[in-house]
Amino acid sequence: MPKNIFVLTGAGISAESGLGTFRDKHGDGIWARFDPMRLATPEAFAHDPETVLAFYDARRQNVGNARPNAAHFALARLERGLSARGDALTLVTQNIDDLHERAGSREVIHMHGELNKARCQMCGAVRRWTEDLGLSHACADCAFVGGLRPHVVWFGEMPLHMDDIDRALRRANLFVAIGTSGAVYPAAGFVAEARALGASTCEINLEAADNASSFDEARYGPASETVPAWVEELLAT
Ligand code: BV8
Repeated sequence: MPKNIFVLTGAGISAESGLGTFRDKHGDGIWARFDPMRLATPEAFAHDPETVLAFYDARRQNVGNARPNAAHFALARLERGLSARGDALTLVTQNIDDLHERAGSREVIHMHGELNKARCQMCGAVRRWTEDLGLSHACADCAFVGGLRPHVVWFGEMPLHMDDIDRALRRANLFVAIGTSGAVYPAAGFVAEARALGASTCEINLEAADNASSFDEARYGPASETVPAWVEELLAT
């Protein structure tokens, strides 16, 4: 039977590339320093767009300065290795950085959007955007000024590509979550869905996630070590 592997990544896979995670058990992380309700909701953007745009401008710059690490490269190797032998990988990331793509992954589903894209709130057009985003910018498609926002999914908004994700979860015989705390839904619920549909489940993380009890297997350690080791093992079987 062909292997259909579903990998869900979170902020932990990019931690060793210098991008901060959001929450950890030691009270550190982006959401310990900044209030997500003031920065990552549609209401926050409506109330204070300058502050929200400045927060995402700073993160866009950080991502531009970051480089993929060994874990991102290993997943790109996994995609190529599985495809060469007729197996399949679905790589879904909650991350809004582009480090998977820069490591060579070809098919990446960004369920929480992408920092290097802007969306027009008037016409819905999505365009690549790598500069700071301001209220004086005009949409290249409908020319409306001041309607561009980061193409990211804020709290209370529907994540992207949910139909594709649902289809991939139904086909998966192995579900692996890498570097995610299991705190944000619906992503945190994927493991339970995959397991109920018969997939084996594995957590690869620095420490146990909130939903750790839903996994059959756990491998703890820094992603730059655990992910390449797991990929080598898998491609050797
Ligand atoms: C929705 C994009 C309706 C922008 C983000 C009460 C109960 C249940 C749910 C809810 C509730 N109240 C509200 C909700 C819904 C809400 C939610 O889940 N809230 C939580 C906080 C309670 N969810 C939503 O609003 C979502 N939308 O529900 O729509 C719906 C949907 C489907 C079907 C029907 C209805 C939208 C959520 C999206 C929010 N946007 N990001 C931005 O980035 O600014 S969320 C934010 O958390 C992050 O951006 C990231 O994408 C996401 C997940 O975080 P993680 O990736 O897991 O990162 P975290 O820091 O938490 O963990 C890091 C992990 O890495 C740790 O485990 C750590 O140990 C590990 N690690 C660290 N270093 C390393 C490492 N691992 C390995 N190696 C290392 N070196």
